[in-house]
Amino acid sequence: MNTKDLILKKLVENKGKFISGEFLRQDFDISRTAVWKHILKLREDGYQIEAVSNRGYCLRDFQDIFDRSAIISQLNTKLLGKNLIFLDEVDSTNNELKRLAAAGASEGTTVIAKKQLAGRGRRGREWFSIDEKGIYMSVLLKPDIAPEEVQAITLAASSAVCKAIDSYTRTKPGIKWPNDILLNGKKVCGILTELSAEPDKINSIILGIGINVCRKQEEFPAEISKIATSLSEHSDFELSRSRIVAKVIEEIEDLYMDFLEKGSTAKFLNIWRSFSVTLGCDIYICQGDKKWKGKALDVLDNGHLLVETADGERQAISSGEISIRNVCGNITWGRYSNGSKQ
Ligand code: BTX
Repeated sequence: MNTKDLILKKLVENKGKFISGEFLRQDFDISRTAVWKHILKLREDGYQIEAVSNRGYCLRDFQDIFDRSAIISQLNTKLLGKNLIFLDEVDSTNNELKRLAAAGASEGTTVIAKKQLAGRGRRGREWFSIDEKGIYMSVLLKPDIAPEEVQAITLAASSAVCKAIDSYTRTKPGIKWPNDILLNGKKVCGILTELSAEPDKINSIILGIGINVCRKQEEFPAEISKIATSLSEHSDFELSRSRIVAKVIEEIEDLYMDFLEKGSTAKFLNIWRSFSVTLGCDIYICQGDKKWKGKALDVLDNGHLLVETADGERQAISSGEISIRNVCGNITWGRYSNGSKQ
């Protein structure tokens, strides 16, 4: 973090309070003039910082400033996001991170863009991300695990995102297996996991996360306006993309580190179960041209979905092979009958 980012971090931590120039000068071991120059630079970046003689500097109102400094100043992690690349636009943050990984980027490298020109979903589908009303980010992980365990990592990501956005919405988010995050049955976030692997070893995983933050319903393209939603439609807060990004990265790190330390998926699978809107439901599983009905029973340690078929047989379903449609054609709410928080 450079000095400007550190000063911003102090101002954010003390939002609404004055911090004296002398305090900042001593804390960062720089001159008063240098403090003032950093404050001017932050103002140029769009931050409204009040300066009052004998009192110091104060960051007052809510400001959704979405840039690298704003994210870094709010980020408390040890690994993820330490190398953070922030772009005004990119084809796809997953593509960019793939390029960086090929050039040797370290674990935890994170790419964030204000908009994507070619945002991708799974299996060649498109992810609408051409405007600046969402979060588009990718995180590079390099766990020492076998390729078949990767599905569990993607569930860690959806659990972490759900935990993060749950603190900003009045509606409890739900996860549709494996990774769709829904608010009142509409998709607010999608996760695209891509990996580079050898037969028995993973080289790297890219977790690509797209969250609709403040797009109004009528601003979605017609073909998805009925199935998509934004956090702002379900929130009483003024939403800061920088704050949400920082929180998402922190939550992913927490679950990922726990997984690496204990070698257990228990913590995040329990979180995943608590947000699941799939478990306990009758579902259709579509595999190629085949479509069959089953009941979603549980999620297994490796992240696969345990399904009971109509004739009572139990099968573990892995992602990538299937998509799930609720039997009724819409989402059944398990614990949450109307999607509101209980
Ligand atoms: P998915 O294949 O599950 O979802 C794609 C489908 O979701 C589309 O076919 C469409 O029906 C619907 N859809 C498209 N855009 C949106 C949207 N903005 N909101 C809600 N529904 C939508 C999900 O794939 C994985 C998406 C990952 C996106 C991130 S963004 C950062 C990273 N970079 C990148 O290119 N992709 C990932």
